[in-house]
Amino acid sequence: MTGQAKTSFYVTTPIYYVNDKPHIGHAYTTLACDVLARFKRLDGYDVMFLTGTDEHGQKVEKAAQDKGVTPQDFTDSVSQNFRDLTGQMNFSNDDFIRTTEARHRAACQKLWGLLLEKGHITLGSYAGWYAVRDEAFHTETELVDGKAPSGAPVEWVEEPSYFFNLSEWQQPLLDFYEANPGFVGPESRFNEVKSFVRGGLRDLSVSRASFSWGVPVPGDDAHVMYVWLDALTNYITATGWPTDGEYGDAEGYEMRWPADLHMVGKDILRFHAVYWPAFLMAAGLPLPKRVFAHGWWTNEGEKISKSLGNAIDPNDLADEFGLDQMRYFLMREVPFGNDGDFSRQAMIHRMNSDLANDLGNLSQRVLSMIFKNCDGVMPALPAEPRDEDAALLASADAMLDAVRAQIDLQAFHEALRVIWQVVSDANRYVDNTAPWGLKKTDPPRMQEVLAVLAEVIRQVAILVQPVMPEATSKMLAQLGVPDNARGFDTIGGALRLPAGHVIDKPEPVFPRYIVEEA
Ligand code: ME8
Repeated sequence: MTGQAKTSFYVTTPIYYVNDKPHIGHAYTTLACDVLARFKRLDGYDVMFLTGTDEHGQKVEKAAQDKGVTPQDFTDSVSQNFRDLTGQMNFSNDDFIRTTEARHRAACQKLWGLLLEKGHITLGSYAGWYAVRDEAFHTETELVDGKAPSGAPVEWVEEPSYFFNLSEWQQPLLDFYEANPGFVGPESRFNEVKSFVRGGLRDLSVSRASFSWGVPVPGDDAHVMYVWLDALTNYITATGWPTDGEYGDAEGYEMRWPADLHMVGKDILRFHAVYWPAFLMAAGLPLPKRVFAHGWWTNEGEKISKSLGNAIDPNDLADEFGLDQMRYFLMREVPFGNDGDFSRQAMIHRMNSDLANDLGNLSQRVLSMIFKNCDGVMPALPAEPRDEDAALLASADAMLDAVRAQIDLQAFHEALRVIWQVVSDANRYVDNTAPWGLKKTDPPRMQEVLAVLAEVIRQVAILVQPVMPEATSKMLAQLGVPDNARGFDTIGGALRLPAGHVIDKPEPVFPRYIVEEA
């Protein structure tokens, strides 16, 4: 970069409730954000990637009571599990926010003040159903067999409450959706959001008075803020808003807000695509650019739930299959946005077929031939490429744009499919050119073929870094690509792998999973 300011990219995960241990679903959302953040950094952006924990509310207060500890002690310990997960999964988040932090309380109270001052919050009283598990209010007519539509049990709540005039934001929201057709992905989910809003919005209770584990409502200590108003605010707290407050950071806020992407699971889309934009509009603040709702994982066909005890611990998966293998599987197996089922068989298949066979063998075979047949010296690309060389190099050079387009749609599976298409082109080229036979018949051609392959492997490894950072780092080290030459400005035809350096004896990067005979 020539001193030019980089473009900012700000991506967020939901902040996770601290009532439970992290499981594969939480790891999945954060992984998708990690892949995006790493991709954008390599593509020259100044990235901020935020994750954290949602620590207030009735659900957390209850969980602490059940354990016989104070909510603060309880949240300290469970939040730490989520923080540890980021290290264990090799997530590259730039910040980890907890809603119990002072910077966040300040932002929530500031937002409340703006909404109150502008006349969007008024005191009233709530009488209706509340689902503690979802921290959501429901009318009688919304209930299905006496439960919330999500299946969560509900309880009757009757208490004084402040209300946000959500009903008045129906038309402004619809106008905003109309003007911003990329606001929610996938499109089918956007349609659900629109039809929900078209159906009419009721004013939203935004405070609770029957428990105290929350951000106090400014000027009325009898109330704490509704946990979703509190939680959603985290996204703007972390940028340094309010800029004039004790924790303010005007530069951070100007650079980061509005967020480029809020990544969420489909269960919480409504909060992000309806409530959050309404709160922001009402406060006079800019709206996030996009919200993407991904699908739901089941375990061998069963819903993952605490009561079934079938939550998958991401650390167990990483221990058994390898961290990068698991990261690859989660991003490749299921079209991002759709629901997916975790099955060991599918995991093993991806690990052995896509990684060990397709990419691992390609890299290992090519590097071994360079090591053995070229004295370990990286050969030079052909001065006059043959058609088959030019075709393979062209397909490698075309990957960057194609992959970038898919990543910008959060189509991680498609991005990987595009890359693996080139891996399979390269394997076909190996079969057609048969470099092992050229060793005796045409050694200069053997060198050319190996150089073309090494260049293709370089581009593949560079593009796969966001998904499998460790494995690709090994591959690139084996090719002799230094750390400072692994950005996307080195691929797509911009640069080529230089010749003449000596490589070490290659070690396989992607082991096979051997299924034990019963
Ligand atoms: O909803 N499959 O927190 P939460 C895929 N605190 N993703 C899953 C999943 C599964 N089986 N289970 C969980 C909250 N997730 C609020 C968010 S944001 C301002 C506040 C993921 O701990 C998915 O991203 O219940 C889902 O949206 C999120 O975890 C819910 O996490």
